[in-house]
Amino acid sequence: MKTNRLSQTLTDALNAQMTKEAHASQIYLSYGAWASSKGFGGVANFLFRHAQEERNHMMKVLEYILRRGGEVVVIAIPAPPDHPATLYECFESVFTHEVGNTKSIHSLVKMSFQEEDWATWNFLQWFVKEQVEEETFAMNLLDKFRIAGGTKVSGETLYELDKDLGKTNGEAISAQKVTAEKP
Ligand code: OFO
Repeated sequence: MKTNRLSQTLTDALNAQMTKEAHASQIYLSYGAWASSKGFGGVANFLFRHAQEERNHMMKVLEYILRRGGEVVVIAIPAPPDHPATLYECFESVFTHEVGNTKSIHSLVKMSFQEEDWATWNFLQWFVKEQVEEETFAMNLLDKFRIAGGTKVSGETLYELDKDLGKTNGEAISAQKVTAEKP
């Protein structure tokens, strides 16, 4: 008896999304290491925490595929892009990446809608909301930079920004503890 509740199309797309989340995690890990090596400990703290969040997202998708009786296919994660040249470029790249991931989530939502797979559609709403939060956060960071002079931002402002981001929680919570309220 067939117990798989996911179509092959959605299984493939969800597996691809799982890899995308893992890729995002590698990007933030790499950017975090770069920021740390440049002396931006606060930014590094934020990016490392974000790397763990992306890993948690990956686990959320993986667990969902399994829960629906689908087959999880783990493949190689593409390498992260080159290091950014500046902190401004780093956050521009973070924003661009988040927008790309949002598009990917939206196309999954569309697919689940077309298939009338309401369980998957419902599962994906958490990600829709999460992407809004992540895009807003990245947008706000870029706005701060722009107000402070864009690429010509002063050392003092960079210092303040680094301190601000350093205050975000550096404790990564395990995937099992991830909830819709606490990603
Ligand atoms: Fe997984 O939320 Fe960002 O990319």
